[in-house]
Amino acid sequence: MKISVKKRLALGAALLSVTTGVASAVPEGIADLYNESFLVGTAIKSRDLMGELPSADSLSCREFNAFTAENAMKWQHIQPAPGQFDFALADQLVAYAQQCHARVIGHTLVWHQQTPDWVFEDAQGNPVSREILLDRLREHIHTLVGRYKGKVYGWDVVNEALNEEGSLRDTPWRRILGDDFYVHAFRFAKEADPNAQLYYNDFNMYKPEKVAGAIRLVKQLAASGIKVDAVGMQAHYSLFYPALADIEHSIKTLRDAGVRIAMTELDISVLPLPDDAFSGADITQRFTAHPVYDPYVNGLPNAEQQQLAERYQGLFALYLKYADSVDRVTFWGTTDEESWRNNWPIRGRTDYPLLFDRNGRPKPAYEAITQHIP
Ligand code: 9MR
Repeated sequence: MKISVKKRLALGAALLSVTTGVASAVPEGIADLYNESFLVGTAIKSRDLMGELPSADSLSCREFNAFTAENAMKWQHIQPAPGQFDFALADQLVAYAQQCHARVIGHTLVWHQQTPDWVFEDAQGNPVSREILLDRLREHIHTLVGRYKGKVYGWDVVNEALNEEGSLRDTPWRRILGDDFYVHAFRFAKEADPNAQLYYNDFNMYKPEKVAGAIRLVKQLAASGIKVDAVGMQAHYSLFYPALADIEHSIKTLRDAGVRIAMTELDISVLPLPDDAFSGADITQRFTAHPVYDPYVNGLPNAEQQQLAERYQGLFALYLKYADSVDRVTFWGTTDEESWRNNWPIRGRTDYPLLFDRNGRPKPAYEAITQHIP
């Protein structure tokens, strides 16, 4: 029997309220509550994959049913030097996910960041030929995707290939391989694991121009016989941007183009920035630190805590409204302490972007999307 998400949420809330003294009424995690609608995932930090894995009782294990390695599967970690593959942390991620019955989302095969220079260069430091780079890309993807064939549910094959106005970004991948570099990446991934889902993933996808660019990529891939299973809308947001209406517009545009959607890398910064027009997740963009941009070092006041909860509630109401097109919602981390937002776009701040506080306790934002969905 299918239970609607509202009923499940009501059930979850009821279970939470009757748990005291009732051994069998185990509260469900957020992913269980949204089970009928979409997967709810988190990013796992490399430090959690070193040594002994967290138990099945860990917070991430209890709450989420899809795991993405925040960094461990990026090129610089998997193949830091030519032909030297290091799967230690990636293997751990897969083991951890299996223990938690969570899907593994592979992140990421082709990105202009976190890819060592050697990939694009010969021994003298000159750019390699198209043939050599294609061979390196094929070998990397076949080795990585092949190793986890049947174990990784879906891959972010290409990450952040678009400029803000939707054209292709100028990267070594594109300069050396040509404008169809991404087609090769998807083709190699499909060859290596024909059953894995394949995704295109980018930030600022609430901008119509960027969504149009992503749809162009999806259509170009379709013309080459490759299906993109979902476009990942990275959701690195803040209390101040973007407008829900803009996100909704992008969701509808993708849906109307027949494209399925994953909300990826969700976090909501509560901190002010020097530039009101700033958004996104370009790791090369930085501002200088100043106490005025770090106002909550001693804790988040109730008003902002409430604002954050309302923002999350608005987003989840939107995700539920389009649940027919949304396959997954992945948070970029579990607790505020581990979030990259503490260090970007200004280093060393105290941000509060996720569902659990620095002690792993659920925040009002968590309550808002597990108990009070409109
Ligand atoms: O959260 C990640 C951070 O720990 C890394 O230092 C950074 C560079 O590899 O990448 C961060 O994750 C990025 C993701 O892989 C792609 N989209 C933007 C994310 C935030 O920069």
